[in-house]
Amino acid sequence: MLIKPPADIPSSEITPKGVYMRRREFLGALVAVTGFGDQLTTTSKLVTTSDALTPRQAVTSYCNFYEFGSAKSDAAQNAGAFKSKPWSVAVEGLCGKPGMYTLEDVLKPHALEERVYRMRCVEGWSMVIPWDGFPLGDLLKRFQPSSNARYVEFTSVYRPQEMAGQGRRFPALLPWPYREGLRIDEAMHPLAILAAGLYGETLLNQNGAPLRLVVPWKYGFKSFKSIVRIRFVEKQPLNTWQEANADYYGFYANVNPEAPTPSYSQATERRIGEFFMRRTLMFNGYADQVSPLYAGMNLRKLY
Ligand SMILES: Nc1nc2c(c(=O)[nH]1)N[C@H]1C(S)=C(S)[C@@H](COP(=O)(O)O)O[C@H]1N2
Ligand SMILES: [Mo]
Repeated sequence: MLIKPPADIPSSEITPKGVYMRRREFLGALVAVTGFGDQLTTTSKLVTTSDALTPRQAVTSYCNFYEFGSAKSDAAQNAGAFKSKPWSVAVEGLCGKPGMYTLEDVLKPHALEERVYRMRCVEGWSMVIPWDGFPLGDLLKRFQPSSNARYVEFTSVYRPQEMAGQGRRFPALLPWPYREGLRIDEAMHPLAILAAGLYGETLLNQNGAPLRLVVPWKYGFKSFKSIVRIRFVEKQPLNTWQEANADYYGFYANVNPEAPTPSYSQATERRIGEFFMRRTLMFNGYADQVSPLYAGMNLRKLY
């Protein structure tokens, strides 16, 4: 199936390589982020690819969210019982302003931006998704990280009563709760966002309601869903997938077509909705923006 780029993105906004930013006029007050399918208002738009958007239907039905089960359709099917409000996020560790923050506290000062990003799963498929979110670094700075906070650890929700995949035992699907981490300079990079919506509506449960990370230059598993805790730490934290299978998953997990993983070359990918395979791009196409973060590091070893 061939999908045309949407007509509402003028070609002036599409730059295949660089990043093109256009500030729109402020469109009106932010709609409170309080429920399913609420319309969101974004104040700016960043389109980082000329590739066609993946249809909303695919983005919201073909999901990886092991808390609800390991099949792609499990999250959309089983996520109905999950309550994403009220919600709060605990902020801990090496920072000046630890505490419990309600979702409203977290979101209030940030204008939402639309970010059209490629997303590449380590399983060899990819999508192009229009997220609604704001830079992660803008939030982290509010908590005043200490100078020895070299990493940030993130934790996803643990609610086996509401999440069928977490109830599965002997063996457990994953060591819960799902944890991820970034080096502090990665977390502060302007491309790393927290998304509260996609396609202009609040996130559905299966996509990580009410708030999830999106780091577009890394494999999809780094973009953890349904955040409940942020912790500033000195040492590199252990992320869940690395804990589950260290031969396959690393901490950095930067998209790298030249670094094969045990069961897949990673040189190509299948864009959901397309027939032919595409070549995978270094850092998922964001090398111009993010490669300085990894100067001097052996990238082949860091998947
Ligand atoms: N909490 C949590 N976050 C998660 C996952 C998960 O199982 N649990 N799966 C990851 C993987 S492997 C991918 S590819 C992306 C998929 O995001 P999407 O389903 O919204 O497209 O979410 C990531 N975030
Ligand atoms: Mo993934």
